[in-house]
Amino acid sequence: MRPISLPRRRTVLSAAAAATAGAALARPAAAFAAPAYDLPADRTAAREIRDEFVHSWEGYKQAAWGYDEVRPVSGTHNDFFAGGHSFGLSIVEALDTLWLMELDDDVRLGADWIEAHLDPAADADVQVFEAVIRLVGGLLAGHLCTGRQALLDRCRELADRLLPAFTRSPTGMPYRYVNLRTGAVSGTTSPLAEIGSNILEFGLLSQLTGDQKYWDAAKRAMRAVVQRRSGIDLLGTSLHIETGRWKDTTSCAPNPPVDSFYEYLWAGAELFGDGELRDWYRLLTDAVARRQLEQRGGYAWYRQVDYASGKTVGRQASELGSFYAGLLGKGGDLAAARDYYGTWTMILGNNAVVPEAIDYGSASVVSGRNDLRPEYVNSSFDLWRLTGEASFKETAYRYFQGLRDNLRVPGGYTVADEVSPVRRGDLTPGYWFAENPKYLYLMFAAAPRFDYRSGLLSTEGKLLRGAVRG
Ligand code: DMJ
Repeated sequence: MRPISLPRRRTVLSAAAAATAGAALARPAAAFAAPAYDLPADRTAAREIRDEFVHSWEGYKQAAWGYDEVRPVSGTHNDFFAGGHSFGLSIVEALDTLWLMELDDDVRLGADWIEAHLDPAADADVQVFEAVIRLVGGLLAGHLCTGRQALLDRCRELADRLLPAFTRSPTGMPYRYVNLRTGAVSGTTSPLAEIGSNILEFGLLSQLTGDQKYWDAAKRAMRAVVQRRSGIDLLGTSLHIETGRWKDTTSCAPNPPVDSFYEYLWAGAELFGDGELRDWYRLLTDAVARRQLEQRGGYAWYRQVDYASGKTVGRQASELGSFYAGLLGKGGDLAAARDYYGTWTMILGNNAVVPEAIDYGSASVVSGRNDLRPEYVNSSFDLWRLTGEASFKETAYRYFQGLRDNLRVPGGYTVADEVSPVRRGDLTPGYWFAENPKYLYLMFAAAPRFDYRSGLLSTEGKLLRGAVRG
């Protein structure tokens, strides 16, 4: 691990103090002052963001159409779920973003491709969690935006083929993988995000089809997890889904691989008015705040602790955990939300683009990659919607500029193998088409197809409520 700068907030250290404190505190707080550029008018920013989305979408269309993901530097492609099988993942991911941006020719093109080519019965072992949040969610959102029945039919067939992962499990917690053709299940140790990030997609599918079985499967899996909480109301990281025993008893919330478990407690309560999910969210969130939240260098962090004793076992922070600022805000903890957003804004201000993971205890980088992640700007979007404050737009635009300046290539946008200095990789992850440009665009565009009051997006950025059809 190499050291990084984690400066103190509101404190400009003297040279001597900085030297004493070491590299971790070397850069003064002035580095995180207001951005040195003027925020463009909303309309201009929205156009820029839409143009960049189109740039990457055209890159995918030209080099990888019909494949899961594009490698925009080499002009090749990547199978996301299983080698030799493609589900046109980026098309499914992009569908509702294209629709919100009123790129209707491409909506038609994508939906036609899905109806003609997406095979829900492929002879492939797919990861259940990824198939649910990306494909089931994408098809649902596509259906809600366009009204095309065939997208819902395809979605239902896919969900039916994923269901054995839940129904064959003695605990109700899903196996990690299922073969879509044969129904064979595998993968008995699963992290919480994978066990419990299904209820939005499955619950909505139950509503749309009138068949309870999807909701029941997702709720049973979440209940099985919550029942296994410790005496201090914390959850571990992963469970053996057949025995129901914990495999890893570290509470690492809000980081992966448990992140969206907490998100789906809140969002499930919100979308379906389920009081039990709301109570679970509150109980578990309060415990995380009580046992894991700490201040370091004037910033808020969530340490990793043993789920039974509360004893500290680590001090890492993953970029994926930055979504938690938005979730805290939506859950009613706005002060904590602002604090955690401030932590990640500081990290953003200190880097061209945010590294994947740091250890704030030792002020070192754990992973210096950047995987074009959307979580920070997801929080900007959530907190801007909640408060209407311009500072969230300013920081979101700064994030956008960092990506455009560093990760734009002629074939689209790419991940970075290293952020300091930036060394570009060669992949546009599917979620890019569902998330980052969508959050940014909705913040600046006053999009007529999005209901800003009731709109609800899944963990993969899928529009599951609030599509305004003309
Ligand atoms: C996305 O697939 C989803 O946001 C998921 O919940 C975890 N993060 C990735 C993108 O970083």
